[in-house]
Amino acid sequence: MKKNSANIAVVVADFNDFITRNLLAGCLAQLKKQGVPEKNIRVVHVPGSCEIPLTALTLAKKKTIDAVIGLGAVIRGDTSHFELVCKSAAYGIQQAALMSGKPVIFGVLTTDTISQAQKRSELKGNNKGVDAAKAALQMIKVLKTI
Ligand code: INI
Repeated sequence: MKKNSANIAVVVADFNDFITRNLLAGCLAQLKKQGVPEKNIRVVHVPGSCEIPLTALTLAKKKTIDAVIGLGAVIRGDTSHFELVCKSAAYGIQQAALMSGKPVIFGVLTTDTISQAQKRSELKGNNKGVDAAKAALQMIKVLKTI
């Protein structure tokens, strides 16, 4: 595999960590698969998905970071809190990208059930963390070529 010199920050929410640790594992495995050395990857843990945007923006503003990946898992409860957490993570991550001018990837699962979240965070199979890693590396390339 060709070496990839991209510098990537991964912001991972600890809330629902039985899901987010698998997203992180998938993400790191994919970055490695695409040639990003370990020394080029910075992993930062935050309490929940609501804390991803500010942390992602702070990292994205650094000269040494080419892209940020936000990983989280929001699982619907009985209240509208679910919608609030989803919207704050989604809009916040988009804002972090627009305000920094760098790719900030939305790798946050928003599901009705734990089972749906598990099906999107399999260690060997479907894993949104893998997709997020691919998106980050593709976006770095895209922005370089336009
Ligand atoms: N954070 C998540 O990442 N997922 C959730 O499902 C969730 N729920 O359901 O509440 C959640 N809440 C915590 C939130 O992200 C913040 O950490 C907290 O509100 C402190 O700011």
